[in-house]
Amino acid sequence: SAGLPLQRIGTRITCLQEVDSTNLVAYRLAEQGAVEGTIVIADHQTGGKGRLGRRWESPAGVNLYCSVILRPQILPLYAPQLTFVSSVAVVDAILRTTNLQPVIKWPNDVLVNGQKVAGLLNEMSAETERVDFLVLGIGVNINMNREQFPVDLRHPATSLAIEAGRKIDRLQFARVLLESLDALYAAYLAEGYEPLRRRWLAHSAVMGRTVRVTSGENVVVGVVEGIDEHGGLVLSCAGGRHERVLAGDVAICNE
Ligand code: BT5
Repeated sequence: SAGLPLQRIGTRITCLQEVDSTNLVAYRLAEQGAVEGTIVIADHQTGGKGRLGRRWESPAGVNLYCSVILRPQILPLYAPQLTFVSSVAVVDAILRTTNLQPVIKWPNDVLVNGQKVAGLLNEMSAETERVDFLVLGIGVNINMNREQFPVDLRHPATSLAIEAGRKIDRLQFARVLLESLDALYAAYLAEGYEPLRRRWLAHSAVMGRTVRVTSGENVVVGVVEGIDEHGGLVLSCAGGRHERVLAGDVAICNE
């Protein structure tokens, strides 16, 4: 357990040199009965996954790629709440290891100076009434340099090292992240969603801003009022109408 006083998350850690995707490995382990809190960490991913079949650039030796297995006893429709455990934990870890100011862009991006440093990918196995397990995938660009980013990125991206102007200790970052994940998940189990939602809102890049949310052909523009109990973004739209979006890509509009 890396000598950490962890309650759940990180009590079992599988470290691998090279994988297709830590999410795929963790999903397979979970199907075989791996306990809650099991973590898969890899130095290199050959098939790192983003959302909607996109690719997550995962060069060797520089970044953090990990996946956490959770088995919360909640209804599947509340599972998106757990995305906020990982985004708040990543923000926490960046605040504790650098003097950078990270913010969260709904649903799953962590930005520093307006550029993406981390992406999160949750996957779930569930029946109608019950979550069997969740896999929280976390990718953080730690020491990646400019030349290692693909040229055709959807959004500007960066790494902690580029922004901080110094090399970051990957192991130290991983330890701090596990501590934050463990503490936030314990608080979620004990106190529920509300404290987590408040912390997410405190770090949100979109709260009170005008945004454009695109999902497929569907586009919604409005001012962000918060997030609901299903992880959805609540918007106030033209004419005072309220809308809720459960998935999509957010662009912050210039005001
Ligand atoms: C995400 O998707 O942001 C989720 C990324 C999750 C990655 C972790 S790593 C550990 C675990 N195992 C996995 O296989 N996945 C998870 P999305 O919002 O769809 O963003 C993907 C888009 O971000 C791509 O289409 C690129 O444009 C861009 N991108 C790719 N690699 C990037 C990187 N390293 N840093 C910043 N942007 C990147």
